[in-house]
Amino acid sequence: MAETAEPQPVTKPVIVGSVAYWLGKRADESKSHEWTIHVRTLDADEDPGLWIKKVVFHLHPTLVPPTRVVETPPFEVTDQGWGEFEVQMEIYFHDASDKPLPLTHLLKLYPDGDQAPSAARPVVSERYDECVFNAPSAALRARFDAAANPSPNGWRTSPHAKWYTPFEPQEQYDQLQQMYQTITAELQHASKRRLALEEELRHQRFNG
Ligand code: SLL
Repeated sequence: MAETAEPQPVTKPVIVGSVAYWLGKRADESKSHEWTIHVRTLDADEDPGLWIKKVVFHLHPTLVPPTRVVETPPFEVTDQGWGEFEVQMEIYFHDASDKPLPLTHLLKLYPDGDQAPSAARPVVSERYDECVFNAPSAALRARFDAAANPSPNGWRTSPHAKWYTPFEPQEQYDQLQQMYQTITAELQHASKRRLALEEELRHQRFNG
């Protein structure tokens, strides 16, 4: 029975982003920043290498070489430069039947607005994405199961970890829910107020 059942889809969160450190006094014209572009898991202790086979990063042609293939975790590229550009990536999975997933990320070096560059605090830009496997093979499912075990190959010990964005889906969901409730209450309040004003207006017209 279990063998004939359709495999259930599996969704794996991935975080794509960059951490860029201004070199301050060490900066020169062509190398003002040291940056790292990464593809990481949500879970700090998960070994992404169990289900990600490799990540190919396509950088700006001014970086040599512009294509970097990373076959073991951490799936990241560190280099130095002066400019921001769009990075194209492909994530390859440990199941040849899953097509590589294309992703893009805008490497961000400069803080928003008129904030001064800071050597103490890097510019972090990350976003949450998901890899959806509609019918994962038994081998890939076994890899996902193994990835649930805490591993030293997770990003917990990364030197950039303290700058990572704390994506907490449940918490974000709760916040949105809270906001929605506040807005609904406001709308109800405004609507009641409008009815009361209309009523008052009618009265005035009637009496005047
Ligand atoms: C820009 N469109 O004008 C972008 C190009 C290129 C960034 C950015 C290479 C560093 C080096 C580098 O930073 N390229 O030459 O070693 O902003």
